Amino acid sequence: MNLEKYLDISTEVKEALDAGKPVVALESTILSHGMPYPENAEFASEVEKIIRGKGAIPATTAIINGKLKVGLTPEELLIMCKAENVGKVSRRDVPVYLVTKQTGATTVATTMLIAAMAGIRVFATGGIGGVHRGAETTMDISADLQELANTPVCVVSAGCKQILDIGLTLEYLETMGVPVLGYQTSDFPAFYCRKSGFGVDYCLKDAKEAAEILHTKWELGLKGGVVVGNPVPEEYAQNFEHMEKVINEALEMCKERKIRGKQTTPFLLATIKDLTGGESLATNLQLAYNNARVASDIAVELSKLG
Ligand code: PSU
Ligand code: MN
Repeated sequence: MNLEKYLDISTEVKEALDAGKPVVALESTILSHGMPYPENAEFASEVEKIIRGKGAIPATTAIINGKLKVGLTPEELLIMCKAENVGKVSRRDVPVYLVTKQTGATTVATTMLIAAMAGIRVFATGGIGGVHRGAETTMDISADLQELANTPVCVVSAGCKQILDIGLTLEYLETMGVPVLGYQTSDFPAFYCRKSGFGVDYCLKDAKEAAEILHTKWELGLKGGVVVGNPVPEEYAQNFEHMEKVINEALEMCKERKIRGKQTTPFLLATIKDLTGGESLATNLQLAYNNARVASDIAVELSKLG
């Protein structure tokens, strides 16, 4: 492998990694295709501040000018937030974007891939992709799940949205041997809501315990990632039944407009935001901040284990 040719790690992130200091990866699809401008720009700088405040170094990933970037400058972050001619890059798109020098926002799958190449083990996001409702006919299953099966990164998320079939998503992760851990909860969170009605494999006491489990998994040579489900703080949580109605409406619109493939998730995210009059955006921001806090704590604990 000739990683150096393609990887462009910022000096700050490189120094932290060389010194064994905690680093937290962040994705850019959440910026370019998951949140509107300029709220996403405010979010991008705030989330990095939160991670630094916890004693870790943030490393947002993206594909810019033929390089896999790890750690973006404020100017590069702004490019991702403005999202003009920025594609959504999953694993399959990576070589095309590198060769054609298109600007690409990285999904959970691609961020895990790049983080692992750089040696980053912990990643904070909003929600993971999963098995879409109706996947038995559409075969629409996010590449995020296959990446979790293969790539050694811990993804701290608020679970996944009800736009997905949460039960089938958890079944898939079980089949692929991916631990699904609840952060101080026994319920797998449903993004806007603290509970999905589905249980997790184990309820974590704290970040130290999470780090010990990660360390043990990888020391054993067990391949693949880990999902940590961290519920949105109570005061920002939405009502499950209300979100179910909104999501069903969004899914209906998706069908009517014949939205398919990689457009599906961004379409649903934007439609939900419109239907809730921006209320969902406030929840989205807060849960992602909360994931950044927990991911930082886990990265700090993991760095102590060597
Ligand atoms: N779910 C969210 N917010 C997001 C995404 C998913 O609640 O921003 C983004 C993530 O980048 C995730 C991607 O990796 O969508 C999944 O897309 P797809 O379903 O096309 O695999
Ligand atoms: Mn898909």
